[in-house]
Parts: sequence; C-alpha cells; structure tokens
Amino acid sequence: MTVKLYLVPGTVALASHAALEEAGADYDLHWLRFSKNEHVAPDYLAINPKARVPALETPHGILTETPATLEWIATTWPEAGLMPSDPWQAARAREAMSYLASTVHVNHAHKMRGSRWTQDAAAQKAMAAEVPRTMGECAAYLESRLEDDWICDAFSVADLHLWVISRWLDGDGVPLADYPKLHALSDRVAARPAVARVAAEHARHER
Ligand SMILES: N[C@@H](CCC(=O)N[C@@H](CS)C(=O)NCC(=O)O)C(=O)O
Repeated sequence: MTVKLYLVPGTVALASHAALEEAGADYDLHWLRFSKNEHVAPDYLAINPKARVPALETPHGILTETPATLEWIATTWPEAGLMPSDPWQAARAREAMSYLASTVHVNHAHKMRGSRWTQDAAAQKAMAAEVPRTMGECAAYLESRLEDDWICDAFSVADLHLWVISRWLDGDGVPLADYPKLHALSDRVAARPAVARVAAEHARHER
C-alpha cells in the first residue's frame, strides 16, 4: 500500500510525515507552499476543502486532522509500535493529541492566523500579543504533566505531535529551555533517526 501526504514544511504535517517514516510506510509526498497560496488552490481544495495540511491520501479515502492521521498510521503499521495497545495508555495518547490539536495549536494560530476570527487589524494584533501568555500556559501545563521519558509508557505518535508543536514555542515567545522536561522530550524525539531524516528534509524545503 502506498499513501500520499500533502504537507507544508515545518507545519503540523511534519508529525504525520515523521510517523510514516517511523512506521516504515511506503509513501509519497506532495509539498505545498503557503506563500504561493497552493493550499487554497482548487486542486488542493478538492483534496481537503478545509484548506489545511496535513491531508493523507489512503486507499480508503482522504484523511485529515493530525490526531486521526497519526492514529491511523500507527494502527495501520502496528509492528512499529507507535500507539500503545493498553486501553488506558492509548487513551492517554489520544488525550494529549486532542489537547495539542484543539487548544495548543489553536492558541499558536492566534499569532499568524488571526484573520480566521476577526478582520479588525487592531483585534488581530491584540490576539497575537496574547500568544506568549497562552502558549506559556500550555507549556507549563505540559511540563507539569510529563512524568517519564514519553507522554505514555513508551514512545508513541503523541510524542511526535508534541515535538512538532514544541518546535514553535521559541518563535511564540516561550523559551523551550525554560521547560526542562518538555525540552528533553523534544530532544529525545529529534534524536530518533527516522525523525532526524524527516526534519532535515523539512529544513531543505523551508529554504
Ligand atoms: N486541526 C488540524 C489543523 C491543521 C492546520 O491548521 N494546519 C495549518 C498548518 S500548521 C494549516 O494548514 N494552516 C493553513 C491556514 O490556516 O490557512 C490538525 O491538527 O491537523
């Protein structure tokens, strides 16, 4: 089975890319550029009418939303062990991914994507100014929640999701170095060979 991932470098789609690489999946990439508005072009809207990345083309159809793409990848290539089999641990992974997608990522979007919520330039500026505080609160919560090396009792796709969002913290005015457990987890994820390969590819495409 071959799948195709639609992605923009450095975005949350990086988590799905890293998961495919970790899983040893056979996949193709379709890179898009926000700068060229390729995510709102008709051919991409036919893939994902939400005009967001990631979108994953699978033999069953298109899948979007990072918690769903990550879990599907993990459970489609179970031998990679990317999702806990224990129900409690799996629920903890979903809990983390749901929080990352619905709260942390949304707070981050208030910096650059304020036009989703208001067309008032002053209101957009005011929302962006809150990002260091709201993302700082999320980082503090995550720091307090981390007990072991990983979010669950072993590495999982939830760690990939957290790693990608942790990469945005410095740019959001929240020094990752101020959160030692989060920082260490992020470094552990980045040191995995599959993740390092994928991160290098994104760095090349970001240039
Ligand atoms: N809930 C979605 C959010 C996806 C999303 O917002 N991706 C951003 C990139 S990090 C995007 O495509 N933004 C384009 C835009 O806002 O126009 C997920 O978790 O996958």
